[in-house]
Amino acid sequence: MPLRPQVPIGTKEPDENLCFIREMGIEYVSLAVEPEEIEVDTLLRVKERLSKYKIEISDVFCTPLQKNRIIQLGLEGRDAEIDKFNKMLYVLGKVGIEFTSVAWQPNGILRTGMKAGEYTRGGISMYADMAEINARPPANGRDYSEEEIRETFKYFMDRVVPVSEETKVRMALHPNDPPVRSLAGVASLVYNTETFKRALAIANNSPALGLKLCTGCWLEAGEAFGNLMEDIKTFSEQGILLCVHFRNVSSEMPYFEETLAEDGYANMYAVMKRLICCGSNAVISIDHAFKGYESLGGRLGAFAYPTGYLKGLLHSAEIELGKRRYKKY
Ligand SMILES: [Mn+2]
Repeated sequence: MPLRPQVPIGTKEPDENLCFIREMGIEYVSLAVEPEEIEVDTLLRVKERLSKYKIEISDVFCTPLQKNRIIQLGLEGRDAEIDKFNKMLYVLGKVGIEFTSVAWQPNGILRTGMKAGEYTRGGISMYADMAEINARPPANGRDYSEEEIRETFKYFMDRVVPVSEETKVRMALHPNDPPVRSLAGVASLVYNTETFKRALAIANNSPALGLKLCTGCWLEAGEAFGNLMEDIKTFSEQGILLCVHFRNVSSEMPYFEETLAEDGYANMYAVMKRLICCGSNAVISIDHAFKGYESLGGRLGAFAYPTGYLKGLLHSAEIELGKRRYKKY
């Protein structure tokens, strides 16, 4: 199976949007759900509806469960939250979903804000000024050390990996973004290749835990994160590269803007070729995209152009590497 382009959608995506997704040649979606929507019947209905558009759900994510403050900071009541996560795995297993997402970021992605940047042609996108972000006070009342955060992750993994293995619903772990040692008083779990491997080891290197390889994170930190090309090879060969976030940035930290793939500092065609050469069968999607225009389809409209560009790079790379052939030329 080759790399599979996807877009994120919600459960109440209008019919027109699903037509548009199909017309773009996208056959996989990442489905965002609310906790109360995690029921077999509800998700089977969504799956059935999408199948009419020849769209398949590759993964389901629930933000309150994948970036759960109570679980990730080890607060009172975490066992009940972990039970909810496990219930989600059982439901997704019954619905036949490949994987779900985990991001050990109780405060989410940290950015200075959104603006029309210097490298975005007037597009409104996220940017980070690390001097501003690093000066922020602890967001959760006190500092949480790397040992504590690793411990909360281990506590979680010890309880969800067996269920993930049983249900065959895998988990894709996203790095901390921006990938630095600590953000707003909370130590990061994954801020370079080494800490990624350490997180996988905490899960006993079970196939249950794979990666959401966010090229944006690798590029924000540059070599301080690791060697992106080497890591694509390593993780692809291990069969744990479940998902690729395809994103370029204007430069490495301490200041970056999220840009179009063609406008950042990395050659994203080379990244695409590397993924194909390494035999990756991950789903691949545009990460974030610019702020959309309501009259042009809002969020989905904003994903359309960069997703088309992604597909252009993907198909060009497949042609160049002899993996895509046409009758003529
Ligand atoms: Mn990402």
